Amino acid sequence: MQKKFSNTLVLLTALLCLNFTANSQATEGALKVTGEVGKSLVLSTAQVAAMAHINVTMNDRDGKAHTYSGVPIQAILDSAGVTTGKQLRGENLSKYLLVKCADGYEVVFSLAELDSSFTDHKAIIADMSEGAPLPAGKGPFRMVLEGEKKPARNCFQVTDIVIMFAKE
Ligand SMILES: Nc1nc2c(c(=O)[nH]1)N[C@H]1C(S)=C(S)[C@@H](COP(=O)(O)O)O[C@H]1N2
Ligand SMILES: [Mo]
Repeated sequence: MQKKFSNTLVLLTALLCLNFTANSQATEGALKVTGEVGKSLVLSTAQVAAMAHINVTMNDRDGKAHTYSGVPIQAILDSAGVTTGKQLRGENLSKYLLVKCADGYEVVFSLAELDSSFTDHKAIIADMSEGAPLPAGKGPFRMVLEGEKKPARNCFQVTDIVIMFAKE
């Protein structure tokens, strides 16, 4: 009876460990898109890498230019069914996105300021810089905006994009 009990304990512990490993692997390096979306997305680094990329050059805090390669944020929002392009009118203009990072840094953007129907400034979720994946402390994903005068909104280690409604 006791043997059976301890066997069960061992089995349960093993299952818990397995589950923990599976969960942490599933979220490792993932980009979540949630909130006011058609469908929530969890994109792996491989899925982002497989999407069409463009380049954006930005200056770091020392004024040195760096070229980043990544997916236009609008393409990511489109695949999550967020209101973009022609749908960005009326009450949808009061939608914004909160970009959350692994270190707790958070930046807000209005949907319209990132949309190609409103601006020529490119906005990407970068996964590469100068031909290589972003270094661990800055990756796997970095929000990179063209034409910013300082890099404070180019948040690194992005984990979540949450779409919200500011309309009262
Ligand atoms: N996640 C996260 N992103 C961040 C920051 C931060 O503290 N955390 N700092 C911002 C600020 S204030 C600056 S100046 C730039 C610095 O980026 P760099 O080290 O690549 O020049 O990152 C921006 N992105
Ligand atoms: Mo900064």
